[in-house]
Amino acid sequence: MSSNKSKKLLTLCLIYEHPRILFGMKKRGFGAGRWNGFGGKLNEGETVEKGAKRELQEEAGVTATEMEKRGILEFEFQTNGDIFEVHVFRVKSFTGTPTESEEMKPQWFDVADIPYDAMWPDDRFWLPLFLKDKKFKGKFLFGENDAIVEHELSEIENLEEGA
Ligand code: 6OG
Repeated sequence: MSSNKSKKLLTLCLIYEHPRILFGMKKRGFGAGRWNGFGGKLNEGETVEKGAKRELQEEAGVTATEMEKRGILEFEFQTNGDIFEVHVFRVKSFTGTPTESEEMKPQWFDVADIPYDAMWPDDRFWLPLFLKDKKFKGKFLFGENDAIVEHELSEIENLEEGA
């Protein structure tokens, strides 16, 4: 995978209260038409945790009261110049009621019923680790039609080390 592309940091929050998990249907922009967690870019000077919490609030209308970083995923597209480094959080508790926003339509799913066919294809690889409460790191290279051309994924003990 090439390295002279610019790297953009993004957040992704998943509210998981076994056996249910909250996804949002992305209504516009990048990833529209797919179920995903909630997240986005950081504001200037914002920490990753603060940005993750803010995006969850803006997109789902809820406030995370307990969250933990679970994974770091790198996404590269053969057809486009950016690399995304996505920091994935598990939200264990929150206040408020999930509410539709301009960007996302939230819906609870049973973990036995995850809508993988309408999600980013990388989710099939790392979401099972997330649901087992593992920490993980991965890299995915996407080609035509967002198909995965290459990938690496591993469980990891300490996410912050060399992150
Ligand atoms: P905005 O453009 O809405 O942020 N994201 C991905 N999530 C998954 N599961 N797979 C991918 O594979 C992704 N690429 C980006 C990060 C985009 C949101 O979508 C996530 C952000 O939460 C390519 O600001």
